[in-house]
Amino acid sequence: MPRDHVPTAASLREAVLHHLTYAIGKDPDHAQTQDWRMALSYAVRDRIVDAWFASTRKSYSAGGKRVYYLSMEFLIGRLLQDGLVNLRLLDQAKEALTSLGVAPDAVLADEPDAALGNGGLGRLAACFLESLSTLGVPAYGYGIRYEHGLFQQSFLDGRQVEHPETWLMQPHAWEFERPETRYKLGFGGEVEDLADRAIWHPGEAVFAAAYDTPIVGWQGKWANTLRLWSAQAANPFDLTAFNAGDFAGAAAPEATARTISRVLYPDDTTDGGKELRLKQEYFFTAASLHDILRRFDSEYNDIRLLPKKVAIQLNDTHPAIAGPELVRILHDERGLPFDTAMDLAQHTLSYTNHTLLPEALESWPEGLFGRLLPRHLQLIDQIDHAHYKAYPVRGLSVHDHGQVKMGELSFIMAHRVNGVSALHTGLMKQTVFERLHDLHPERIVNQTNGVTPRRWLLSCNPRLADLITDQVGEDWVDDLEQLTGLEAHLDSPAFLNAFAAAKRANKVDLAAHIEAVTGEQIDPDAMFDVQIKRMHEYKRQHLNILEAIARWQQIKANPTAPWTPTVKIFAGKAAPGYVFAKDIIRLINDAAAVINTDPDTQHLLKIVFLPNYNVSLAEKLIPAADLSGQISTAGKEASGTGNMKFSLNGAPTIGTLDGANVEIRDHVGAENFFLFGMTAEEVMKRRAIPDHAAKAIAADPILADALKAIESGVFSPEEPGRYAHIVENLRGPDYFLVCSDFTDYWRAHGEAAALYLDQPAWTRMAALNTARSGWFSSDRTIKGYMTDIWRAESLF
Ligand code: NBG
Repeated sequence: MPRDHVPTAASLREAVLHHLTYAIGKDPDHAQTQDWRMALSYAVRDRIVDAWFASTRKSYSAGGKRVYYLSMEFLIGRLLQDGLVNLRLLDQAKEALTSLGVAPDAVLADEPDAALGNGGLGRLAACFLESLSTLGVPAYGYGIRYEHGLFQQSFLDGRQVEHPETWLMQPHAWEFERPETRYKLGFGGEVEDLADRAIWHPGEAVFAAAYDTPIVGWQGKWANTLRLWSAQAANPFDLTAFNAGDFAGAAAPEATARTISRVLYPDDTTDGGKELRLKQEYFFTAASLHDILRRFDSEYNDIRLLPKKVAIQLNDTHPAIAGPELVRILHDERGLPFDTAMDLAQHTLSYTNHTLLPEALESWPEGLFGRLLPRHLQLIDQIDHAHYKAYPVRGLSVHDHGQVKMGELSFIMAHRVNGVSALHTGLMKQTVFERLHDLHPERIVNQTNGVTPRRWLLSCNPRLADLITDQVGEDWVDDLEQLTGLEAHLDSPAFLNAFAAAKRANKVDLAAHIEAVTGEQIDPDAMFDVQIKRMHEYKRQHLNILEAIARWQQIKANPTAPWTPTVKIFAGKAAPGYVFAKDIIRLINDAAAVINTDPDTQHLLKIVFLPNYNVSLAEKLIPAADLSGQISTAGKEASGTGNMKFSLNGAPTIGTLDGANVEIRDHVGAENFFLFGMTAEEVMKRRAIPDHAAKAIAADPILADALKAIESGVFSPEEPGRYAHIVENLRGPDYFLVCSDFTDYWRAHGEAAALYLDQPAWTRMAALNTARSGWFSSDRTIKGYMTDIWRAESLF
């Protein structure tokens, strides 16, 4: 939107009142917070829709390439503040609401988080959509409209309790239902063989119904569509059963069909082979392909143009069935020769790998796969055969030893395969895809992840954003490398004081939030050491809590040493079936209960575990962090994106050489990063040494004491053996090398804490992190995909 057309608070107020009256049906005297939220959302949405239509028209008239991002997860969070910030209407909206006697912050916080994702993979997809719009690239996100997103977490006696998430039970302002856009999809059934192809006659059918959410870019210049599919029964209601008095039976077809889009699977890096999951994957992938081809057919009549006009990105292996499904449509349904169909599919598809953890590389038992997708299994055999003919090397089949391997399938069906950080891409070439990489050395490329600076700085940290704009102008918002301009101000005490003041004010806000949620009082001048992410052994929250326990013991032993007051802040959910991760949550909460009430140490150390980590909580925590905990076992975290958000917001990292930490350290400078731990290579060597954990414990009495405290029930006096299995695991096998990295973590943490006492030096380091994080914008990442993978162009 051109600046001179930006609405004023007065015109926005009119629009809000109009929607309140005619869309919500309330008068201002009786409107509740939710009504105001809906009215404001509609007022904002109107303006997004204008940009959206203009973008769609331009995409059609330009006839360029469209990008389609297929993802099981889009962790978009709240959209109202995001829309207001991108349209530059936040101040006007607040003024309008205030003039109506309504508290703006309550209205913004009333929106439920759209939690349609587990963690980094889903949040990355959301950042990418926003960057695609900011850059003016015609693009669609395709996914599933889960009725229930990621479960909500609370604690009961320190233990994680899961509750269903119900975002759609509250009014939702952002989506448009598209009843005219429905596709019928099949499962099971029979395959009829014809001479040169086959026809699939599915035995079971469901409809995929489209719901569209516009995603607006910076300054409202462009908006793309997030199209989410909801499952509907092909025959919604069994009237015969109903008339016979079988009411449950009558509703069964509808309930069974809707199950497909009912819930998000709550695992990310640990996936079980579940039938419903495979159904979800085929459901959204097939619906998206139908939709993509319908749009393509409306513009072109030569299917050979497909790779020129369409780029389909597979976000992890979840949509990997797109390969055989596209071949099936082109070959079986449209009659192209198999080789041509293969070739077109490969040139249209590309695949992003997000993890090397073996348990997360999807594979399906052939029985299950063939029962649900009989024709696709045949086509996979044909794909294997074609690949083997071209590259006669054994042991690379997709369908192998009774399994269908989605990583291999994605690799073979894509013209580009990318990793998400330099280290991860390199490891992909050496490990999971080593042999395929030998055959296709051009296929693997790297695209280091990024984050949108609109949400992750401008919107969530207005104090710092304003200070940056004062120093370098406002162009940094969509040209993040301009943050380097801050370096010129690093010798200015006024700038450093303002930087520190912004951080402190954010910490005061967070402290108030923590007190409101947990009752715990924390000192805003303490060092906030923050680790927020999914709970997983490889992310090593247990290393962090061990350090806290050791610190507590050491403070008690040496009370007069110059300790830095520290608050360790955790947040994160554990997959409901991941017992070890849940036990770590409980241990952290149990340790917090003892340590936080110890009068000898209370003023020097506190531990806080905030429940129900989600995007909105991250937006509160990241601007208030002093130190960013990125302490995974090297080689295990594919990239990380939280690490980028912290550094951008002026929190130096304490971290290992893992994922994008490596590149963050390169950019901010080794002297502005608290490095510790083994490298990925050292990890592999150390793991091979028997008793590596025992040796590490024997060499470090501080570690030994901390383990003993846990083991002897100091934090669980009512059940001293509660954590025996955790300590047993750490004494050996300790696969994630917690003990071997402890000593160096303790050292690095001590250095960070000591530097924190020198506030001017600390602030300088924090500011340097912000100044040098510009490269981690998702705008940069998307530009990389555009040139190296999609060959797509901006329409600006
Ligand atoms: C996650 C990785 C993260 C990475 C995100 C986004 C999965 C399967 N992978 O390290 O663990 O930042 O993907 O690429 O969720």
